[in-house]
Amino acid sequence: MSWGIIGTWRMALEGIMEAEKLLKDGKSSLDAIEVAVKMVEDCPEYRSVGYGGLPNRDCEVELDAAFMDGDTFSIGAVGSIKDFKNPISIARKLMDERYNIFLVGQGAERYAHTMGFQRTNMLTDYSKEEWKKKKSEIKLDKLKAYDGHDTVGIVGLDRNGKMAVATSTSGLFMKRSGRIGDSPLSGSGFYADSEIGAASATGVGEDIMKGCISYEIVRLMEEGLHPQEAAEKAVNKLNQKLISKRGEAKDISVVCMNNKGEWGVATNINKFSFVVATEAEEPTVYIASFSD
Ligand code: SD4
Repeated sequence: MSWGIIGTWRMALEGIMEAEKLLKDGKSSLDAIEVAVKMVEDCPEYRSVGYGGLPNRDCEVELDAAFMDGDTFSIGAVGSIKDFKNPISIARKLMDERYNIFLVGQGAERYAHTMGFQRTNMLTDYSKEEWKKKKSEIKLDKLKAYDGHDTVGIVGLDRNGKMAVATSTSGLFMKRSGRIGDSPLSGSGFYADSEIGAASATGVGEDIMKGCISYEIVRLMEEGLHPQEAAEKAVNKLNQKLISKRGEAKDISVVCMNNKGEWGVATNINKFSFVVATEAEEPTVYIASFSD
């Protein structure tokens, strides 16, 4: 059977190169996407995920992450978790639970500690400096831009036809403490069903969650749309709906793949980079732009 993997933003490249080896080798999509996300979380140069992520208003790095197994329909997610090294692995561990699968804040931290995950200060000197600069530049009550936020979202298909999706992010720069975006929300930031396909979103969570866009894409693929058509249709519909109801739509970008390894991508911004590797294609970085 064919395999494939697709991830949001250029930052997914190194992780996808590692994940590709596992998928080629017949390993599970769960292991492959966890490796891919962990590589982004561990790299302080990728400043919107994991170690060195973007701080909130109080200069704390609060992280969101989620994992979904499209075969068993297991989900695990954490929100606003501080001081743990790999939120994606904590989210994956939560997939073992029947109840309490989405934990936030101190509850998530207590769970991670109990399960033996490593505590680490996720704030780097660099991100502290960036926070200080931003704070002096802006009045927090006028904060509009939320520059530089990005989520790594990875969709994987293995040789056994099993699909999975994972997301990890520090969310919006200067967000309020306790703010959670779309990334750990099932159906919004991610969704996977091995019988159909899987999708993941990145952009401004407050807008993405209004369209449950990852579920919508999988639903459209189930109706028979090619992943590319499904991605474009879902992004354009949500973009237009937000403009008509609220007068504006913020950044929304998506990646998806069906269980044949065909992939799709869509965005309402000018430059959305993403990374793909399949049986037929070495890991490649592409740029998509808005087309309505
Ligand atoms: C969030 N969707 O927390 C994330 C951030 C992101 O591109 O993906 N930005 O809202």
